[in-house]
Amino acid sequence: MILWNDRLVPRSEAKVDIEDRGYQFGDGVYEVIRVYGGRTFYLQEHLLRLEKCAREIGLPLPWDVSQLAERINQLVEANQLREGTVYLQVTRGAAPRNHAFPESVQPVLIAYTSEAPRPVAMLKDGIRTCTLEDIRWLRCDIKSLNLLGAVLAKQEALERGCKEAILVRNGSVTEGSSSNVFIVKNDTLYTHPANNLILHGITRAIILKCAEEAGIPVKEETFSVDSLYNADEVFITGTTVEVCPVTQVDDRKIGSGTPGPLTRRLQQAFDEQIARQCGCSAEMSGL
Ligand code: PSZ
Repeated sequence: MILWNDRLVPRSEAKVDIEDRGYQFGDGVYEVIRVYGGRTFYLQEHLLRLEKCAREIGLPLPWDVSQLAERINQLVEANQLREGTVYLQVTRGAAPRNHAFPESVQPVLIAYTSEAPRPVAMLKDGIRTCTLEDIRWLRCDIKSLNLLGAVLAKQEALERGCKEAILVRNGSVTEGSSSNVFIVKNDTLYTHPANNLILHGITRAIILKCAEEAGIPVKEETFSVDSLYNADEVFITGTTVEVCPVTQVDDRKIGSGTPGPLTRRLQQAFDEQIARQCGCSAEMSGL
């Protein structure tokens, strides 16, 4: 079943209008929410971000956060999803093609679930990455449907044998094509400030909170590609990649070339968050 506006319907029943503005202009916003052990993880935070992003682009959401949460949980329940994700998007709706906002238009909401195990091998061994120029627009804090910059970067990374592209704007590391980037130097954690140049990741915020609770010094500051190459540890965060060690950037090994101790501590802290919110242990997820 999928959620289509205010109804749960079989996927084959949902119809997309060829003049939907999401389809033609990428005119909409979206979220990806993780489900562990049948329960949504940080759902409220994702929906508040959706609400904020919708407001930023002048898109009225059909429901408030608590109504949305209820619907999403109903969808997870209807599909008996245990381990996976919910994809949720809202477009400005369908209207005769014209760049300007239509006079009267109904937003179109869809949400569906996908089964997905935790990325155990990546979490254990880490990943290789490459740096690429950040060619995206200047409102990367809006989780909009326009993903061409991210799509092209991810494809380039895969063609270079890497799992993620680390984006660089004016010599500073911003974020990954679909993740936030952290480095560790001399036991301090660094990540790009939450401004217009990055998505304010929910996982990023969880990890900042975990680091603070663990007494790890944190600096939300920009850092250069050189600092990235010479970091003691590097990891990326995201709803599906969780806290994923980075063992190589371009042709440079990070540290000893294996996941570092602070990354491991934060992975453990993240697992505790999952256990607390979703009541399932790391062992149950195959870690
Ligand atoms: O399934 C996937 O591949 C997903 S689920 C979420 C993402 C990818 N990416 C989120 C994201 C992003 O697209 C950018 C540009 N920066 C950071 C992130 C991480 O945000 P959270 O932690 O909220 O998922």
